[in-house]
Amino acid sequence: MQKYWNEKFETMQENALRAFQVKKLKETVSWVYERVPFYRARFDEYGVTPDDVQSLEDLSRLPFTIKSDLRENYPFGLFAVPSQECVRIHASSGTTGKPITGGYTQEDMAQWGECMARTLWAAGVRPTDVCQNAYNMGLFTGGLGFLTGTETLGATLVPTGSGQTERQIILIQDFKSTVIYSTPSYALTIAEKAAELGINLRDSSLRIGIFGAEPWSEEMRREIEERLGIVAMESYGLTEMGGPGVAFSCSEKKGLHINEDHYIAEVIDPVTEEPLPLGEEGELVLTAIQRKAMPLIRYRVRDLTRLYRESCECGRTLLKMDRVRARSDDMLIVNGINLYPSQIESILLEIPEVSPQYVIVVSKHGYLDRLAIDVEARKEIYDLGEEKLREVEIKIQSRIKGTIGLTAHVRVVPYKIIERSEGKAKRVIDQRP
Ligand code: DLL
Repeated sequence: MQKYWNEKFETMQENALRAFQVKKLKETVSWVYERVPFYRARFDEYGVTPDDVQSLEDLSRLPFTIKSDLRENYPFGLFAVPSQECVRIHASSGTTGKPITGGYTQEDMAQWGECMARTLWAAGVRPTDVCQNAYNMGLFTGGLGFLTGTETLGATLVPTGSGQTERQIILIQDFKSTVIYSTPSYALTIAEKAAELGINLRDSSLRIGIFGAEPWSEEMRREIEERLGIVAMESYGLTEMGGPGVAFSCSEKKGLHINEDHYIAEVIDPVTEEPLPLGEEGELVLTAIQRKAMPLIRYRVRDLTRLYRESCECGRTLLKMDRVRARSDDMLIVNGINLYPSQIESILLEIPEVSPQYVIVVSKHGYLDRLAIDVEARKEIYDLGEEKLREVEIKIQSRIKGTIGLTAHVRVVPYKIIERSEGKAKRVIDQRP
């Protein structure tokens, strides 16, 4: 029985893997230097050229790429191919109104399929499985990334997308789905809904779930396994690196293997920006070494984790990373959607009836996250009464829904009711456990 999707790369000896990485890194650095004016200028500014990269150690001579570089070059400024050569463009929330874009050539799509097929195979998915894909199937990379992986592996895909929970449960039963893909919080919502309907999903055909896109705890993983009667596996990735497929869990269910022949991972001290040795926790930095449309060099991911190389019982030699539990910036993940407080702020600043005094409260409502926003009315608006305030609340809510895709419970509160800060304003209260 085939144990790995790609035995050659998943079990490659460290020396051979390093040699492969150096070769691909050199190619990629030249590729972006020659084709992306942003990288040429940045490298010139740092006084480095592609010739300076001869080993993996030389990676640390290269400048970082950060999220604002993507924003400043929106939408296609970091593409290394003409956008017409892209066969797909995805996007996710940026820190302000502009999203982060990611392009894919035909070759990038094939590689994505490969990385995802490894993820699925390691989770136990086989061509005979029926995979219900409850990730959002749109600009978000989750839905279509899992679709691509499932097609590459040759299993059956049921593209439900997220939402319509009752229908998800009916389809699990009618189509005899054996695998479910979703965010961990949505998996628990499905379990809860099933319980309400008197359906025990433990008795269903489901046997595997692959979860990701938001932090989750070991307790949550166990609860999902228990309530759905499945093995809960994990996928990690981000739009800037092509989406899910960067790292994946294996039968050991401890940490995630990084697809090292596609991504070089480093961990740095977020303050000094110095690379840290294996085993120490810091900020993840990734370099895509096989992508063509938009390979990013030393991208500061802002997720905090630890890297380690140990012989894994599954037999894979690929570097491992700890499950991501926190970030080094203020990004929140609400029901799988990335949200920066600055995005809310820029929406509020466009609404003349309110002042930019606001508090964002994120809490748990059942298994789902609940986003609430209190914002102060301008004095003269507050005096106009309830009806006016409701109208403003609806306006803000629909702007948030329209631009970020999240339903927010907005309350326009009296002028001067929100506590004024004497230092750094505390705009976000995260009450989630
Ligand atoms: O969330 C890609 C993805 C889709 C991964 C489906 C796994 C499954 P973005 O929307 O760009 O891409 O968000 C990326 O989400 O930097 C992390 O902070 C967080 N994240 C992704 N996977 C995990 C995970 C997708 N397994 C951001 N555990 C990342 C914890 C995760 N956080």
